[in-house]
Amino acid sequence: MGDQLSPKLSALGGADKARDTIFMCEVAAEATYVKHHKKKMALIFAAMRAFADGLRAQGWQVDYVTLDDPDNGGSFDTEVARAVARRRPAALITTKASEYRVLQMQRAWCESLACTVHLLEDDRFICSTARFNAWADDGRKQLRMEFFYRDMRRFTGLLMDGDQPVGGQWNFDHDNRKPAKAGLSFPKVKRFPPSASTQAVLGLVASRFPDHFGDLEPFWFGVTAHDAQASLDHFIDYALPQFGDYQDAMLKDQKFLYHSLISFYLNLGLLDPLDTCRAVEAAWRAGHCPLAAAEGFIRQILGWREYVRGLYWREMPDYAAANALNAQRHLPDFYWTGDTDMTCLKSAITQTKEEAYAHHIQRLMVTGNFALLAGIKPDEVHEWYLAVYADAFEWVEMPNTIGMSQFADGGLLASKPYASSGAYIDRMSDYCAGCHYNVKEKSGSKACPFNYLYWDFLVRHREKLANNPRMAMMYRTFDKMEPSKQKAVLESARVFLGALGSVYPAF
Ligand code: FAD
Ligand code: DLZ
Ligand code: SF4
Repeated sequence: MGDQLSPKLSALGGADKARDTIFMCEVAAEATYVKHHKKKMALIFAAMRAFADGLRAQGWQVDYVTLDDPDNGGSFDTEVARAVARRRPAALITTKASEYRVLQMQRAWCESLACTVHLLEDDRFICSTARFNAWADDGRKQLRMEFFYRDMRRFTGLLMDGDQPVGGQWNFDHDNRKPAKAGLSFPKVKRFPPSASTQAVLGLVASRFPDHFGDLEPFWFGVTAHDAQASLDHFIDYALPQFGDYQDAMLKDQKFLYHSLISFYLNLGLLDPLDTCRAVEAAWRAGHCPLAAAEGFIRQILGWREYVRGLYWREMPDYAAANALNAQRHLPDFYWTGDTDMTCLKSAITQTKEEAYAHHIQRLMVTGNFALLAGIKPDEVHEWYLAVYADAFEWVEMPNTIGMSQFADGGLLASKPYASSGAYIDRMSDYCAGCHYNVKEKSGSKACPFNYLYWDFLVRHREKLANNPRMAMMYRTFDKMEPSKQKAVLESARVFLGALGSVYPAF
C-alpha cells in the first residue's frame, strides 16, 4: 500500500524473489474517499512508482496496476481480487493497513479470496500496539503522553544515562517555544526536481483530479528513501540546532522555519522512526545541537507519533464519532479558499493550499483553535485535515484532530482544550500586525474574533470545563469581568458566529 514503502515491511520479510510477486495498485477509491490535496496524491503515486522501480531493479517481480490502466476497477477490493484471479497464488501475504477502514477490507479478504491470506503486524513503529495497550492497562487513570514517552525512553535507551534521562530531566520544553525574532536566518528547504516518472504522475493527477484542493506545482517533495534520508540529513545539519527554540513560532513569510519536513517521509515508510531518533541523538552527542533541541525533536517522534498511533488503535472505531463538546457547526468555506480577513487563518490556509504543509502550531493554534472555538463539527474538521496535508494518514491525523485539537474525546488525549485568544497568536507570530482585526480589542466589529470566541467557548462549556483545575483561572478571570464587558464579548461572538454559517438543528 501507498504508505508501506519500506524494504523491511513485514510482508516482504520472508519473500523469495524466485517465487513471489509483489503486488501494488493505484486506486481511485483511495484517492477520493476524502478529496486529498493534489500534491499529496502526486507524492504517494510517485513514491509508489519509485518504490516499485527499486524492487524491480533488485530483481523482484512486481505486478503494478496504474491508475489509468483501463481494467483498473478502482478499489483495493477489486484490484486484489483481479490480481488473485490473474496469478492464482497459494497465499496473499499483506501487512496490516495503517487505517482501521482498510484493515476491515483486509480482514474480509480472508473470507472472500480464493487463497490463504496472511495478515502480518506492521512492525515499523517503535511501540507495538500490544506494548501500548500493556502500558495503558497498567492501572493508569489517565493516558498522558509524557509518561508514555518516559517509558519509551527507557525502552529504547534514547537520551538515557543508564536508567536516568541525560541532562537530569526528561523534558526541556521550558527552554523551547520562543517567538521568532528579527534577524534570524532560516535554512533552505531541501527540494527535489521531479524525475520523468514523477512528471508523468503530475500529469495524471492534473487530469484525473482537477477539482481537488491545492496547488499541484511546484512539486518539490522527494519520492525515494534516498531523498528522504537526504532531507533528514539536511535538517540535522542546518535546522536542528534551532528547532527547539522556534518550534512554536509562526511567520507570514516563512512557511517552514526550523521544522524538519519529514512527517510525510516517515508516514509513507521512506524513513524509519527509530533510525531518525538515533541520528538526532548522535548529532547531539557529537556536540552539534543543544540537548533541548534533540530532546524536543525526539519527543515528537518517540513520544507523540508513537502515542497517537497507540491511542488510535485502542480507541477505534468509536473515536471517529467522538464529539464531547457537541460541536454542530459546518466547516466554513474559507477553510478551502483562504478567503477571510483573519490574517492568521488566511496565511495558514493559503500555505496549506500551496504546500500541503503547515507546521504543528499553525494546525493546532490557528486552524484548529478557530474550529474549536467556533464549535465546528469534529468529523468535518477531521476530514479537512486528512485531505489537505501531505502527511495526513488517519492513524496520526485523527487523534491529533479529534483529541488534541478539538477536545472531542473529552480529555482522553489532552488535559485541557488547546483554546486561546488572539494574544497567544500575537505573541508567537507576526500575523496580527497586518490584520484587518485588532488583537488588542476584546469586542466590537474590529476586535480579533479569537478574543471574544474564546470567552464564548468557555461560557458555552462551563459545565464540562469549569471543574478542570487547568481552566479554573480563566473562569475566575471571566467572572471578575464587568458585566457590561461580558455582555459585549458574548454579543460579539453571537454576531460573528451567526454570520459564519450553518449549524445543525441540535446546536
Ligand atoms: P517537525 O515539527 O519537524 O516534527 C518532527 C516530527 O515529529 C514530525 O515529522 C512528525 O513525524 C513528528 N510529530 C510532531 N508532532 C507530532 C504529533 N502531534 N503527532 C504525531 N507526530 C508528530 N502529523 C502527521 O504526521 N500527520 C497528520 O496527519 C497530522 N495531522 C495533524 C493534525 C492536527 C490538527 C495537529 C494539531 C497536528 C497534526 N500532526 C500530524 C502533527 C504535526 O503537526 C506534524 O507531524 C508536523 O507538523 C509535521 O511537520 P514536520 O515534519 O516539519 O514536523
Ligand atoms: C492515500 C492513498 C492514495 C491517495 N492512493 C493510494 C493508492 O492508489 N494505492 C495505495 O496502495 N494506497 C494509496 N493511498 C494510501 C492508502 O490510503 C493507505 O495505505 C491507507 O490509508 C492505509 O490504510
Ligand atoms: Fe488572527 Fe486575531 Fe491576529 Fe488577526 S488579530 S491575525 S484574527 S489572531
